[in-house]
Amino acid sequence: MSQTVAEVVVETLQAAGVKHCWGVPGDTLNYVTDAIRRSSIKWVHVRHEEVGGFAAGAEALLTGDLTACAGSCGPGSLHFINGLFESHRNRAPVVLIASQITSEERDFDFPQEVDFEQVYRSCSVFCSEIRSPAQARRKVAMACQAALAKRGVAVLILPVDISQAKAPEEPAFTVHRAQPVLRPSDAELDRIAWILNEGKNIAIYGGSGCQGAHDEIVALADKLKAPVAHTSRAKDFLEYDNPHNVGMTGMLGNAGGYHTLKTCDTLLLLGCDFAWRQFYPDQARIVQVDIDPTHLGRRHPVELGVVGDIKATAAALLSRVKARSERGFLDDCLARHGKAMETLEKRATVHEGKIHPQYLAALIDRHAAQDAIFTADGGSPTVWLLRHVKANGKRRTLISLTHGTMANAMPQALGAKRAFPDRQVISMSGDGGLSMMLGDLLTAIQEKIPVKIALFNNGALGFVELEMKVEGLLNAYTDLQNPDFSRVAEAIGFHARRVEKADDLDAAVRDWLAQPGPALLDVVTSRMELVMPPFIGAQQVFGTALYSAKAMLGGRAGDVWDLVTENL
Ligand SMILES: Cc1ncc(C[n+]2csc(CCOP(=O)(O)OP(=O)(O)O)c2C)c(N)n1
Ligand SMILES: [Mg+2]
Repeated sequence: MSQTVAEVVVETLQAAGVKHCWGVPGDTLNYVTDAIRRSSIKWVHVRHEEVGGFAAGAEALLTGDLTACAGSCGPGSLHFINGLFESHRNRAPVVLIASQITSEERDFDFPQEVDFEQVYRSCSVFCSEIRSPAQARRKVAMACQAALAKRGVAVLILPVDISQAKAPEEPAFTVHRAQPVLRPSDAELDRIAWILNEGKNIAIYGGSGCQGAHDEIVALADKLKAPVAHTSRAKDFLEYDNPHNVGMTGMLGNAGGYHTLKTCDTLLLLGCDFAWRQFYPDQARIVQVDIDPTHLGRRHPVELGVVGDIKATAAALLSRVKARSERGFLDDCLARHGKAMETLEKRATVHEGKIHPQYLAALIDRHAAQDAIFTADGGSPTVWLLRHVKANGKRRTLISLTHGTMANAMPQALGAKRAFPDRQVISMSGDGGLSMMLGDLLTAIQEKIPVKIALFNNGALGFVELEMKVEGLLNAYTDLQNPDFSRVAEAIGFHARRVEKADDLDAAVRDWLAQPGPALLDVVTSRMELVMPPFIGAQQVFGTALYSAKAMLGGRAGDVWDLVTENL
């Protein structure tokens, strides 16, 4: 019996490996949801489509498998956009079925009409409408293939009249998942080795392209006696079991990573597209290896740029570089990193009075499972996760590092937990972030997704306050008048508790993590916490001093006092 286009779409998604479809049903999507109901794909009902976009992206990024989301026409499918921008930037294979009003009314400004091709083109690797039933099989297969092969978002626009029409019978198009091993040519490898062999103080800077290449990179670093710095997205892949680790550079980094990059004379960039140009060395010879040729030399000029996957390239370089014994540069960088870590740890111990967010992060690190998955909201929770939760090769962290959005953490935790029901999944949420998507706490209950939410409740858009102070501006519009979030969460069905005293926190964290169901820990943290960068530039000192002067003049001496006593 012939199938409808909606059935063909769902069958092809299923064959391409889709296990869940996140969304809100309605009008033009109804034939698709009906086909999903009869398939092996599980529908996950969210309250806001943006949450569905984040959750599908988290599932796709962590599993590497295609994950779907779907929406009704107009506003329904529009709402996914911020969640999908996240996947577009972190390269997660997601497909959105954006259902559309009936074809005959298109271009007449019909109610709910939205031109999704225009809207989604800028955040997708594939964006196209199924224009006739005869196109359906081929186009869905190509959309899935693009999302998997190019690693990103595919948007399939599906008008309701096409969705319910019969599709012609034809052989199924399969979705191919090619996984070639790519490495530079022998001549290029020889040239990289020549540059490295000429160097004296060699450093490696690894990015998210280093996933799966830990052992090869550590072996290469050992042979070169090179310190290994990493980007925040490579934390999970390079921080653990790595005697050469000097941490991160950049505004969220530490003095060890910063010093390593600034003082090396030869730098090997591996799968690393770090965007902040001021942190690259100006004097060093730089070699860049990346799977994506468009990344070569786009942040900073490099002497040699080659295309290859990092595992294969590092393995091929290993036999070509000469072994060294001189480790002066390495030891200096390691010592600086060690000292920076000690300073960070000091900030993460119990202090009198208020709860420092670092202390909460350190307790989460201590009591979380060895294979836990962590998400953190854009804002200061990102910094606490990066700095205080240790990688071990099994844990995973998910942060909005390239899109830099708020409110990602709880939705991404939902996606991660649905994908890995047997692992502990912890969302480190900001009070601004959580309240932005608060309605979807209901999803954790309705869909039985037992996530653990730690709320860093500082009563403010804290990170923005910090930005203002560093610029010498008086903070404004950053207050958050919050409810008692533990009572809100309890009313929704969470196990919830509020903690206001540092002495109570250790036991509370253990109890929260031991809960079998969804649990929220509302922790009142100190508001004046500065996110200290790896070095303090003159501009920042000036900015903060200027803020202090303005605050004193404006009668906010108490704020200045808090800033000084809590940070210095
Ligand atoms: C969707 C979105 N809106 C605004 C911003 C700008 N922004 C970045 S961090 C931040 C504050 C986050 O506040 P909260 O979640 O309470 O975390 P905190 O920094 O206070 O710990 C804002 C408004 C953003 N990145 N994304
Ligand atoms: Mg806050």
